[in-house]
Order: sequence, then structure tokens, then C-alpha cells
Amino acid sequence: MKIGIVCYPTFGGSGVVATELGKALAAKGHEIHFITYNQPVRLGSFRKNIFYHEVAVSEYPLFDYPPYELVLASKMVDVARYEKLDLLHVHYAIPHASAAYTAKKILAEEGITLPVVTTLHGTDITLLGRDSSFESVISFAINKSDAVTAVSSSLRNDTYKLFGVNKEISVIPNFVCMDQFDFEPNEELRKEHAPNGEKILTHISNFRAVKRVEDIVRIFAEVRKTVPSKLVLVGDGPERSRVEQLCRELRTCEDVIFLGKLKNPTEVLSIADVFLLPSEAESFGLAALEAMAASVPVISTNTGGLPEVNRHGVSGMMSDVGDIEDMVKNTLFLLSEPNKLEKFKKQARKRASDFDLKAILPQYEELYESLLVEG
Ligand code: GMT
Repeated sequence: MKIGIVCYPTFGGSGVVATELGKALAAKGHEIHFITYNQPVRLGSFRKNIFYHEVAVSEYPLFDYPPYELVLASKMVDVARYEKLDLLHVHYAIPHASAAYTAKKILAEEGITLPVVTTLHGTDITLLGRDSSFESVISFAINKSDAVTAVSSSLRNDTYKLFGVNKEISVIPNFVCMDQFDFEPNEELRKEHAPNGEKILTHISNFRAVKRVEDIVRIFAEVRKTVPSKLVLVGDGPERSRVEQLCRELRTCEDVIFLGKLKNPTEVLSIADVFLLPSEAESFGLAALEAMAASVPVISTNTGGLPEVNRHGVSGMMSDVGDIEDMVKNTLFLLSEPNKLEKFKKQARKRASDFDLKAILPQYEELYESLLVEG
């Protein structure tokens, strides 16, 4: 199949899922055309069957706001027409699903059929989607997609609850390539960051308020009173300076390492003992799944789709949003005995294998095929 993939090329989970999906489909022989405003961060080097089409919005003095959605729709038309795409798969509703609808209508005028698959990822529904200024367009674009998928049952339910959506939404959970996360613990790297045998706690995100990164620092400040430990924070975003300020207030700076944005999280995960994800909302929690695949148990909240990924008492532990005391207790429970921690590490990887790429990829392929048959 010739498939166009549209996503945010940044560090967010939706871009990671779209990119890894494209890479996996290309490896199976499909021809993949990424249509984005930048090279997706996880795309890596040049690969067979993968093509990249940049959406470049020119500056023009008349525009206070660049008309990105229009340029994107035009690019979709152009790529579909000349590359003879079989279908377009857009990740994240805003503005990708509505731009795809425009492109589809333009192509229909020329007698070209372009089925559109929209995958909902989370913040497009649970945060931005709540904004009434987007509501009618999002509902319309979802209803007009040929197929809609959500990355968890929780997100599917939220979409029905928050929008006037009558379209069937199928759940295709996010996935992880288990082989990519099959590595031995890197003892040398571990010694560099934790020279005295400290435990290593980690977190990876875009440091937006929804991630509650400050809770992580508060949890860490308590945990290190009992268990000597280090906190490795990966990512960057609007909350970063507040988090740094809190580290100063709680006098934890010497044990907190800020690594900023990393294209590949595997090195950090290879030395981590526990992954913290105290999010306010999380439709799935891809970062948690990748941690589990790397044998790192997850201390998370029980919000949104997290209970569909993390199993309490198996792959990690869960608490209510904001219950720092409980998350401290759970972290100490995992870190207190080496045997227990080892057991949870093994269980985390085993649980992650339920979301192995090998099991999830065919679900997307089946969906694509069903649309081509219908068309
Ligand atoms: O978490 C973010 O802020 C990024 C966001 C995105 O759109 O990239 O992540 C969402 O999509 C991911 C991939 O499907 C999910 O794993 C995340 O749980 C989801 N984030 C939220 O729901 C907050």
C-alpha cells in the first residue's frame, strides 16, 4: 500500500507513534510518505520505502497567523495526486483531520478517492478539544473520517462524552517494538550517574502542566530520605523552570539530573530502577510503556488510559492524581527489597510485551485493507 502519514514531528507521543508506525509499515514493504513541517524526531536516517514531504508555510506580511492548515491540505492533495496514495492516516485531530477532509474533497472533484484514517491521541480530545473554539470542527472532522481509532478505551469513551461524535471509534492501543528495548543494564553508565550505588528514578515528558512534574520532585525529595537515590529528568517544556526552582527549594539539586530533550530514551531507561508518571490526564502513557519494555516498573496515577497499560502490583503501582504520599509509599515499596524490584522489572517487561509492535501492526493493516476494499 502507499500510505500518507501526517503527524506532529516533535517529541510528543503522537509523533513517536506515527513515526514508529510508518517505519514498521515501510519495513513490511509498504510505501510511506510522511507529510509534516519537519523531519519527525524518531525517523532516524534514510530508510527504504520512506519519503518525506515538507509542509512549508511562507511568511507574508498580511498574515498575523500563518495559514498552516491550508498549506497542509494543499500538500496532502499534491502528495496524494502525484504519489498515488491509497490512503491517508492522520495522527492528532487538530488540525490534521480537518485538513484531510479538505484534501479529500478537492481530490474527489478530480475523481480521486482518498480514504482518511484519523487516530486520536489524547490532548487533541481531553485538553484542546474541550476548548469550545475547536469543538464543532473537531466533531465534524472525526465524523467525516473514513475510520477513526483511539489509543485507549478511556480516550474512546472521552471522545463520545465530550463531542457530538456518531462515528464508530475502534481502539488500537499504542505499541512498542520490544526488540528495541531488549538490552542489558548498562552498569558503566549507571556508575557515572549513581557512583555510590544509588537507585535511579526517571521521568520523560514534554514538561507540560498536565504531567505534574513538580509532584515528581516532591516524591523524590521524600524517597531519598529513606533510599539513597538520583532523579534523571528527560525532556523540556513550559514547567521546566518551576521544576528547577522547586529542586532548589527542596534542596535536591545535587541529586537531580536534567538531560533536556533526547531523541532516544533507551540509554536512560537502561539504567533506571523506577519510572514516575504522576500525570493529571494521560490517554495512554506511551512513555510508561517504553519504560516497561525496558524492564523499568512504573509509578503512575490511575487516570485516563494508564490502568489499561500499567497493572497495579504487577508492572508497577498506581495512585490517585496528586496523592504524593501514596506514590512515595509505592516507590519505597518497590525500592526497599532487591528481590521485589527484580520481580517487578521482569513483570513490567512481560506486561509491555502485550503491546508488542508485532501484535498491533496487523490491526492497522487490517483497518487499511478494509477501507480499500470498501472504496
Ligand atoms: O503527552 C503529551 O503531552 C503528548 C501527547 C501527544 O499528542 O503527543 O501525548 C498523547 O498521545 C500519546 C500517544 O498516543 C499518549 O501516549 C499520551 O498519553 C497522550 N497524552 C495525554 O493524554 C496527556
